[in-house]
This record gives sequence, C-alpha cells and structure tokens, in this order.
Amino acid sequence: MTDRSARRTILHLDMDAFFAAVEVRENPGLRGRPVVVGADPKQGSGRGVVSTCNYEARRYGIRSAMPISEAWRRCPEAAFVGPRMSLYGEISDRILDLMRGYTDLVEPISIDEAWLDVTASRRLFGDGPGIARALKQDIVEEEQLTASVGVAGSKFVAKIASDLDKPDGLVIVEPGTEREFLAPLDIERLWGAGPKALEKFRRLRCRTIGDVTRLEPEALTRAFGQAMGDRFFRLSQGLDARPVATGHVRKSLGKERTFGEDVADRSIVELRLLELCEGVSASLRRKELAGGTVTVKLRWEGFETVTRQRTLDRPANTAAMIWPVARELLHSADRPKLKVRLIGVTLSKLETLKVDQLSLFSAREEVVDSRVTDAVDRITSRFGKRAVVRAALLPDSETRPGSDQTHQED
Ligand code: TTP
Ligand code: MG
Repeated sequence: MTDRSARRTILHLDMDAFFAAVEVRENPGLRGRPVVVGADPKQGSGRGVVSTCNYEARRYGIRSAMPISEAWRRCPEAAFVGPRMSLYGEISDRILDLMRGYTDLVEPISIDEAWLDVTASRRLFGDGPGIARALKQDIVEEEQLTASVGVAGSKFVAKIASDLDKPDGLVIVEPGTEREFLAPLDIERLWGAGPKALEKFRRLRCRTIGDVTRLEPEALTRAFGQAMGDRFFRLSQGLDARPVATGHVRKSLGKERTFGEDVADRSIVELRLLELCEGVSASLRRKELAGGTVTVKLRWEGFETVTRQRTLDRPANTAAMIWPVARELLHSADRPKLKVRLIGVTLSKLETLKVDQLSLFSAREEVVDSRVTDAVDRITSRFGKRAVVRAALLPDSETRPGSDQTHQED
C-alpha cells in the first residue's frame, strides 16, 4: 500500500497504573504516596502478589506479580490496598464506550487496553493523533484518569508505541517510519519471542529489532521454521496486517489460589485444583462458553513456577471434562518433594456455544458432574467441609479425589 490515504490508522490505548490510579482517584488522600494494589501484606508475611502499583511505588522497584511480602520489604510505608474488580470493570466499560464514540472498530485486549481502527473516522474527527488527544482528554474529564496511546499503521507498532512514554504518553509513528522506529528497540518487544526464541536470537547475535531486519530471511526460517521465521521477519519491519477485530470474546478464563501455608500433601493440592476447575467451569457455562485448551499453573515454595497445557479433543466447560486433564497436567509438572504455594487452572481457545449445544451441555453437566461431586463429598465427609483445604490433614493414599474416574489420555 503506497497510497497514504489507503493506510490504516490504528490506536492502542493502555491506562496508566490502572487499578492504582483508580484507588487514588477514589481516595485523594493517597495522591503522591506510593500505592500498591494486591494481596494483604500482613506486615510482611502476606502471601499473595502485587496486582499493580502507581509510579511512585515503582521507584522502589515494586512491580506487578511481585510477591506482596517483597513489596512490603521494599516500601513498608506504601499504602497497600485490596483490589476492587467490579469497580475497575465498570470503569473499563465506560472507557470502552468513550472509545466507541470515535469508531465502532474497538478491540478490547484486557481490562485496561484496547485497539481502535480509526481509519474511517479521520474525516469526521481529525487525524489519528487528533483522535488520540481527544480520547485522552475525554478520559481525563469523564474519569479523572490518564491513558497512554500509540498511533501507528498496525496493531503491533501501535501497541509498542503506547508503552514507550508512559504515563500520560502519546507516541506517534508516522507512516513509512516504522522500521526506524522499531530498529533500536530490544528484541524482547518482538511479538511471539518467548524465552526459547530469545535464546535463538541471542545466538544469531540479535539484540534489537533492527538486528533482525539485517538477517537473511533464510536464517530466520532455519532457526524458527517457515511460519514463525516469516512472522518475525515481517514484524521486525513493522508489517502486521491483522485487522482490529470487534465482537472479540475473551481469550481465556482462569482462577488461581495461593495457599495460606505451603502444602506438601498432594491430595490437598488436587482438591483445590478440583475446586478451581469447578469454579472455572461454572463461569464458562454462565458465559455460554467452552474452552479448547487447559493450562495448569503450579508454583512451589521458593516461587519457582511452571505451566503445563493441553488441547482437548473438543471444547469443555464442565469440571468432569476439565479436571481429569488438569490433574494429569499437575502430575506431569509436579516435583513432589517440594511444597506447593499456588495452584491455578485456565481455559483458553474459548468458543461461544451454539444454541443447540447449550441444552446438550447442561444435560451432560448434570450426569457427569455428579461423579466429580461424589469424589469431593467422599473427601469432605471424612475431614469436614472446607476444613479439608486448610488443614494439612489428608492421608495421601486412598482418598485421592476421584481416583476412580481419571481418564488416561495420551
Ligand atoms: P497493565 O496495563 O499491565 O499495568 P498498569 O495499567 O497497572 O500499569 P501501566 O501504566 O504500566 O500500564 O495492567 C492493567 C491492570 O491489570 C493493572 O492495573 C492491574 C492488573 N494486573 C494484574 O492484576 N496483575 C498483573 O500481573 C498485571 C501485569 C496487571
Ligand atoms: Mg495499563
């Protein structure tokens, strides 16, 4: 596309320190102070993690997903606040509505970020940077919150741009300058470059995105295969044709729990995993969704974390279908000598159920889930409802939940 007017104009908007900024707005006494949103730090012995923190707290090295105990150690005088998800959700919806004032083509990515394709809105509302400024202003006026926006010709470049001048940033990448814009940036910003790919890039002596553009395409194909090689080659040049997709359904749904104390007994871990599978299944059914891939996340004492995933033969939204797989994944990932700190399960590759599947799923749910609930009932009747999860009591053998209904799947 050489015709300038035929180019797309994409905005990527990401709210600044979102949960923390909302908390400061709700409680102006917090303004100017380090604010950490997350688990209760319990004077340094708390066990959850940081959801986010404001920029004042980031000066102490506090970051999302850091143990809350470490955040406390770094800055005990910070204000520690528990998250209020429904409030953040409402604000997120209102911000999406503000975006939809400029275009119908809005693709939410997470609770605080979205892409907008404003190509067709330029005649009415001005060019990309003009729309970005207006939208930022709307959000300040309506919600007293700041956002950072990237303006570019593709989703990839817009998303990188929004992150470069946070908070309250506006970074514009003029058409035709994508390559120079990307060239000095760290290779870690290249989409799809996980730890393994980064290692290969290191061996290819690529430190920046610009280094990738200097490789022969064949070298990339040799290292990463045809599809990924092509993709890295195109992205490094700023080429990303994917459209902004509206009607976007969420990509995954998961739940995780940190134990009050690290747990050695795998029956307890399994039982908690079963409860999480039931919770996720119930949420999927409420949303009339089913998930094609099961991912189990396991964190041991010492904070080392692994995830294992498996794609199912068909999408599932019952604990009876999900749990046996989750349990196998747990076993395959586990290092039984270590105590467990956290367990989680996520369903991804989500699909909306078709009308004729709805009744089918609910009918099947009643039949098969009784087998799972039987397993739970057997355990809880021996050890007392729910107490079982807290007290490290369960004998390891004989009462493994649902050992009679595990499907061995290869
Ligand atoms: P982010 O946009 O990644 O972070 P942020 O908005 O707090 O800060 P930034 O200015 O760097 O964009 O995530 C949005 C919200 O999602 C964040 O406010 C809290 C939540 N979140 C978590 O709960 N856990 C996490 O690990 C991350 C990364 C985010
Ligand atoms: Mg953000």
